[in-house]
Amino acid sequence: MFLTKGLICIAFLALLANAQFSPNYVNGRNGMVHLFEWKWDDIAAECENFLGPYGFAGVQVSPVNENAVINSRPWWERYQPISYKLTTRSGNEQQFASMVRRCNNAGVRTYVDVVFNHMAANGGTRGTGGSTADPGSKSFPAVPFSALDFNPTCGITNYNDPANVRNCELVGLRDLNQGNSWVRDRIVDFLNHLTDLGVAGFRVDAAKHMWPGDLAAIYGRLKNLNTGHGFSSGAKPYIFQEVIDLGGEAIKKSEYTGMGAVTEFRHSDSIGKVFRGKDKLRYLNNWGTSWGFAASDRSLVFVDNHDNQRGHGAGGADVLTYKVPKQYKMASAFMLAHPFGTPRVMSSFAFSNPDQGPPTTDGQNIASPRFNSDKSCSGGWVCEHRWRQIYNMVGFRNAVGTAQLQNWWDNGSNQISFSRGNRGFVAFNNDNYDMNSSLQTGLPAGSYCDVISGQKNGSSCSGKTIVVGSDGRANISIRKAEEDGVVAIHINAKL
Ligand code: AAO
Repeated sequence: MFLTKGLICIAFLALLANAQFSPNYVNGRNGMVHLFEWKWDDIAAECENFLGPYGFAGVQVSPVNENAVINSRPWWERYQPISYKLTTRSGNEQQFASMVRRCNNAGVRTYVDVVFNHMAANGGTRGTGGSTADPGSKSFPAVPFSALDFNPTCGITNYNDPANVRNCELVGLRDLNQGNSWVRDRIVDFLNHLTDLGVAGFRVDAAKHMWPGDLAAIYGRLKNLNTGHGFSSGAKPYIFQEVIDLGGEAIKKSEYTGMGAVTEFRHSDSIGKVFRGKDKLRYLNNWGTSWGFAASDRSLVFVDNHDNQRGHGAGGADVLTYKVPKQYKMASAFMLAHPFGTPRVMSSFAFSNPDQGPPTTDGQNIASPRFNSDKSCSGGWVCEHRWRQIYNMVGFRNAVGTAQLQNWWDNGSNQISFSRGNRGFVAFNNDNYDMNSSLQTGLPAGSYCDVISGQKNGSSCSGKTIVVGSDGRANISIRKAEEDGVVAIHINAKL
């Protein structure tokens, strides 16, 4: 009896273990973008007009469920749930469902930022979908949740005490008890509803603040992905959990990596330090778990995220953002060229005040991005994903596929290069002097267009042309004063 139960349990865990680590991308595509605070109709159009054609595999969207309306409309109001009704400043349920359908048709998968650790804090009495709540008495009638569904009122004060981190309130947000069966049912219903609408997975907000056992019980009840949206039968939602683990605290990401991937904050921290010149580029030759990262298929990697780009969460001074464009593009190119992890590109709105919300038409309604002739955005939107140096590296990642990292070279300092098998080659110069070297590219002989400085157009290249000889070598020059400190060529950019 005991043995059978144990075996069933092991079989179940094995099933769980195999299921939630694949992002469920369409074959041949790779790379996710976070379209932070975009409206659903705009994302649908972006999937069709840009993300699909340029090879992006997925889009992470801002929270979809009703949130508290906060005066002055900061971006962070969306992390204060009022109900699981799908109405926010980004649009309503019908618009969201249509977006997911149109993105899937364009080959782009949707990942929802799901917030179920907590509900709104005091002050969050009115929701974006018209519901009301009284966080003071822990009453959220539109779910409904009452005081019985929450942990006692206490604040998180000690990151070295797991019970304090998981049973108390993160910055005053009413802390749901995921051990309570009513609460679990509401969360499972919410997630399964999104799966029915065709999403491919979830970013689990504040996962560190929930007990791993409760999360396992919730994940174990998730539906398979909707085959009506082109997912293979039996596919499970991809789960990436927000667990900030830079070391030195009681809670470890390893408590979560058995159930899904984690947002690898060490990747963001380390890549920022390296490309800011606080660490040598040559040390990148063992980039991966030797740097303390979780395993590659458990690591959702990024240069910056919506929190740490503005000093929230684990936002240290070393995080690179769009405000430091040369180093930011270099770090992004390295992340996208390197085989480690599941990369996510950040797409921001411009800000000077960290609380500032997205561009609006009238102080309330989110404005749509505007597009310039060079594909970049205006109207307050930064759209890093539309920077040539970034979207062309998504193209690079798709072109090299699973090819191994080979032909590592460095100058002992801050000039490095490597190939991905015989399909792609990149070089970086972060030294304070020019780079001019004959390097092994691993590529077949021919002329290639550098996709960082330009674009291949038929048989011509608007940027640097790189000539690879019959021995696979090419002369690579990156002057210190150049706009970009990278060159990248690949098999689809052969002239
Ligand atoms: C807002 C106001 C608050 C107000 C509250 C309620 O800003 O003043 O009290 O409403 O009225 C977002 C915003 C919050 C906002 C909230 C709700 O960022 O400012 O509060 O919406 O509207 C922790 C969590 C992590 C969380 C992060 C921000 O662990 O889960 O804080 N991120 C997610 C979302 C985020 C969202 C929420 C969660 C809430 O991505 O957008 O908040 O849904 C240590 C810990 C980390 C901890 C940080 C911050 O980090 O390790 O786990 O993150 O502290 O407290 C070094 C260390 C590093 C350390 C860091 C900072 O880097 O190495 O470990 O220093 O000390």
